[in-house]
Amino acid sequence: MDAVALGESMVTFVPTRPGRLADVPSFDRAIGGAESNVACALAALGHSTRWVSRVGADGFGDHLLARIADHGVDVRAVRRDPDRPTGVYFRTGADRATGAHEVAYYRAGSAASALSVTNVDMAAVRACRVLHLSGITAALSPECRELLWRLTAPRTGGPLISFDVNFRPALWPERGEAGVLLELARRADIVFVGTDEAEDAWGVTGGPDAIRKALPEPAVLVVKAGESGATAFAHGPLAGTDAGRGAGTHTGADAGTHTDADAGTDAGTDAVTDPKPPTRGLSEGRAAADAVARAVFEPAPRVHVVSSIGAGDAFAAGFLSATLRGLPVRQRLRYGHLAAAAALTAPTDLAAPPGRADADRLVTLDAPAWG
Ligand code: KDG
Repeated sequence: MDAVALGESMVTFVPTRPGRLADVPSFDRAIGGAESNVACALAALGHSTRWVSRVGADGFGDHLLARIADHGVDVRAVRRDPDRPTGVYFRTGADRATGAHEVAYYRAGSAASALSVTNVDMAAVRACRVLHLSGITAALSPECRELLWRLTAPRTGGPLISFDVNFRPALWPERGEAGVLLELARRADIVFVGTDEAEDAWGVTGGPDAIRKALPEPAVLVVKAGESGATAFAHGPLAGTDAGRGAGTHTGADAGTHTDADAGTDAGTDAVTDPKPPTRGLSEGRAAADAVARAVFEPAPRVHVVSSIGAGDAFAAGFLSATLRGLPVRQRLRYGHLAAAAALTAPTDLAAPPGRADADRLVTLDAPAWG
């Protein structure tokens, strides 16, 4: 497998017309779940992908499994829980003035909130090149938090750990507890965080450089600043090189050996080069100034935003896809932006990102559209 994503997915109800949850008369059914969104988008970008979770032994669980499998994602490691329901959530469209969504979760005690080190198939989780996790899981239960802690434990070899902070205020009534997201991020190899999240969850203000100072450990840190763009900080083998020109120029700078239990079963990924896992502890003792030294900023394309929900997941998928292919950091950011643009212009969480051939053409380093 190229990638595994672990986390809760929910059946999502989206109003059929604008308005507050208190007023809208009817809803359409869709699917949501930050990690499965990443898995679906990676599958659309041509990667072998698995989603690992728990759903109830109910109709909503059937629906989630079927829809996510429809996206080409392997769902065989998802377990059914006869005693707990599948989570659901309702959300409004974006408020015209603020762009905010009203969200109501019905997920406490859900099947996925019982995910734990004792009931997850760890071999299925680890048999991949990139394991994608998110801070949402840490908010679901102490068992879920322990699972993330175990999966991010200091390690040699195994998959690269990708961690999207995904701070959801509604899931952290005790705001101080969100500090665990910083601890988890420090244990990951590739981290995605928004400037707004860093401020809300950790009180870190001052933009990308300040966030990198607070979080110098990950080999790759991507700081997203909404519509203006994203900055990637990278060190070690995952830093690659941005010297190559043109989308077809795979510098191979990221290529290396990697243990992949499924290596023989990957299909359709022949253009993919295998990134070398960063040396753990590479940054220990590294001066904060050094950690911010290598930064690449890439502006986001301007699009008409229909809904921002799912855009962060799409961004992560685009960036990870380009990482799996050994592309330079700037192109990884452009891939992220392209996939996010597709999600931003669609009403539901999931929008098909541009196909690989189109995306390769659009992210070419000398494409005029970028800044
Ligand atoms: O990133 C989109 C997710 O936020 C959405 O699908 C629902 O997973 C979700 C959550 O927990 O908020």
